[in-house]
Amino acid sequence: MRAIGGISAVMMLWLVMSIAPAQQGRRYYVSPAGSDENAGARAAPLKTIAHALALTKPGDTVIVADGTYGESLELRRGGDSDARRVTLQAEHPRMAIIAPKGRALTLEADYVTARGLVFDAQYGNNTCVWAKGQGIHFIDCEIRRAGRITGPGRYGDGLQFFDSRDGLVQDCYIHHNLASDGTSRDDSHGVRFTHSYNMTVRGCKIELCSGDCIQADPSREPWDNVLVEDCELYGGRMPPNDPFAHPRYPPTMAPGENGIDTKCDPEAPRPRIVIRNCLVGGFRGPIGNAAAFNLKERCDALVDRCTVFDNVICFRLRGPGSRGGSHVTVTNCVMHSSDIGVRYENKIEQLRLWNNTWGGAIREAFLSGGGYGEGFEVKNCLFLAPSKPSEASDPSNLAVSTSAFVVAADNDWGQGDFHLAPGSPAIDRGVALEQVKTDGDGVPRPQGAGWDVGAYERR
Ligand SMILES: [Ca+2]
Ligand SMILES: [Ca+2]
Repeated sequence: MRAIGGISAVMMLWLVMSIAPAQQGRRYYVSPAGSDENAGARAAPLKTIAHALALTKPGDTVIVADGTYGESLELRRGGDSDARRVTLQAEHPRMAIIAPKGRALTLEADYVTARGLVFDAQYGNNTCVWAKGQGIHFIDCEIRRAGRITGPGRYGDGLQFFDSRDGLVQDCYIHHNLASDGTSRDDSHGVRFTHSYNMTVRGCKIELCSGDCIQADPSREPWDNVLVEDCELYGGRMPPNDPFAHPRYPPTMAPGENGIDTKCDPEAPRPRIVIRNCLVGGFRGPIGNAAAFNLKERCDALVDRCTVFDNVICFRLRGPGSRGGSHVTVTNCVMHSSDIGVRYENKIEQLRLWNNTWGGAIREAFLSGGGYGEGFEVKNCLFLAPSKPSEASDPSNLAVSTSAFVVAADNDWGQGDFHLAPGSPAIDRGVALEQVKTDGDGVPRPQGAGWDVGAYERR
């Protein structure tokens, strides 16, 4: 690099950037020991988060000390750009708890970041966090106890987005969203997207929700471009000695419907959803056909590099009904320890299953619920089974025994490692599928002489 007057261009850039006013707003401090008569300095904090939020301008940050706050927050003025956000953050991650009985946060503003906070609706018959706006980020937050114990009324979801764009939910723990008044079980989703675009859920764990971990869009409005990656989505079973117990969901009950469920506007362009590198499991009721993935109604879905286990159905993929059918591509996924691998329904069209592994303890690799239609392709798929299912008659698919894998057993319940063993008959036996550019680890395909069969390329 050529130096400029003894200072390199990189150093110049660094100097300029350190002088530039990125997020140079005011900081307001809040503490249970504070007073709203104070100005909000660290040494003289405010008492309520609401008071601090009312003072904020674009670029400002509210820092919340450890403690429990009974406020139902509303924020209707945010930042004016990505660089000048309004930030609401815990002084110590997950040590500031916003816990009214009911809605913890209503956010109708752009460019807001919530970081490190716990939102707890305490089954107060409402959504825990409601958001509407552009560039809203939830990072390292915990969202819990949406739903209700007594009814009737609204019951809500953990985190709802309406009419939003460019949203991010990252490294959050969203759990115990449960609704029932004792007469019926109601949906309470972990994250709901309605009429929202370019939304990302990344690095989150979502579990123990009486609806779906993620649903777009229960209102069947237009939406597009949802990305879910590096997440753990579990139906789960209610644990014993649960500090967040719900009386209608006793220990050992499986509350969850689906990991991801789609509903779509029948008229709008097909909304696209990409799900990659996720663990999705534990969907065993209480509904019939409980499935990790329930992809339906004209969504255009790509599921890549996911491990899907302990479900009634791993993939429930649904074709044209009165609301249209989904188009689904599944690549580099491993299924195991489930009743059914793939249930295809209603003459689903454009269903492509490429380079997936059906591992141990799957009772039925495929189940037809009304057959398949045009564009049904099963290629480079690997089955731990005595023979291939009829849907996988293409010669690029293989049935193998346990010795094909690093660790596998026919009745494996989660202990397996479905990478290929040395000398596995699946090595280099697939057809060239240019669309499948990487394997289940994200390693480029092909390695060696050609595409391996199944989710992983042997290196
Ligand atoms: Ca559902
Ligand atoms: Ca290979």
